[in-house]
Amino acid sequence: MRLDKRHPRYESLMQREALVNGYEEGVTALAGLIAHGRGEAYDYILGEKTLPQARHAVKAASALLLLASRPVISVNGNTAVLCPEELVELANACDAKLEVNLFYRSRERVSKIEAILKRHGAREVLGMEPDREMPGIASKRRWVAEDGIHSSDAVLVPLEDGDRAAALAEAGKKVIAIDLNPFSRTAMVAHITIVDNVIRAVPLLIKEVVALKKKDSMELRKMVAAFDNHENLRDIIAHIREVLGRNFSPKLKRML
Ligand code: PTJ
Repeated sequence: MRLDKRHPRYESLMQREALVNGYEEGVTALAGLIAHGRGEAYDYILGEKTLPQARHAVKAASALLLLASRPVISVNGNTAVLCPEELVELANACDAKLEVNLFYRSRERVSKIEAILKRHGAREVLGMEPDREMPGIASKRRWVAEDGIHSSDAVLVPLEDGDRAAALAEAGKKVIAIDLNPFSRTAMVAHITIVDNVIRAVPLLIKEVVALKKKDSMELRKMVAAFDNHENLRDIIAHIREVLGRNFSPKLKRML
């Protein structure tokens, strides 16, 4: 489909188009389209822009990624089509490994996602031959690479299910989530939750990681320690409540 850049919902339509194509090519899971719809609803309420609270979380997350000795970026079928180039750039910027980890795992999907990431410059992509099983995860996401998620100390998990986010935290890893839904279990159990669209959050992470590289580790540690995830989520939920109250027109209010 050809989309006109002047269309008021151009960006949003482009994301849908990428996901629909991703599904047709066997990269994105069918349920990934539903997950995206849920994300869109939150993004609409958030004004489709990055909130100051998300910027705050991006700073702490970037510091954490730089402090980690074995950081891993987990890639699924949605992020592989929404921001593959940026995920590779982020991995390079913070010296992280890329691992394909899927809820609806099949060798075919893993291999297609690996190919996309390699097309965008990734040298190594883990996940094709996962040799470790993580306890506490009911889905196929329990299969992880020994060299990747299994031995990582920090994992970036964009678009996650709460099950795995909790299991990763339980396994002693620092979990950074990107999730538009501040009420999700993932958002609650992660150490740092960036409530923003991956499309905007990943480029911000790249910028911040590059900027923070100049800081010493003491300063980075202070930034991580000063970040309170639950307080940040509370602020975002308060913002959502305020937006929902503010946006009712008098006519709509009368109808309710
Ligand atoms: O590719 P697979 O097989 O690993 O499957 C991936 C899906 C997305 C199907 C799987 O992880 C899943 O079921 O996820 P959930 O539990 O539906 O959670 C997805 C979360 O991501 C929801 O809370 C959405 O609000 C959020 N979300 C959706 N799109 C975006 C998003 N958050 C940030 N940016 C988005 N673009």
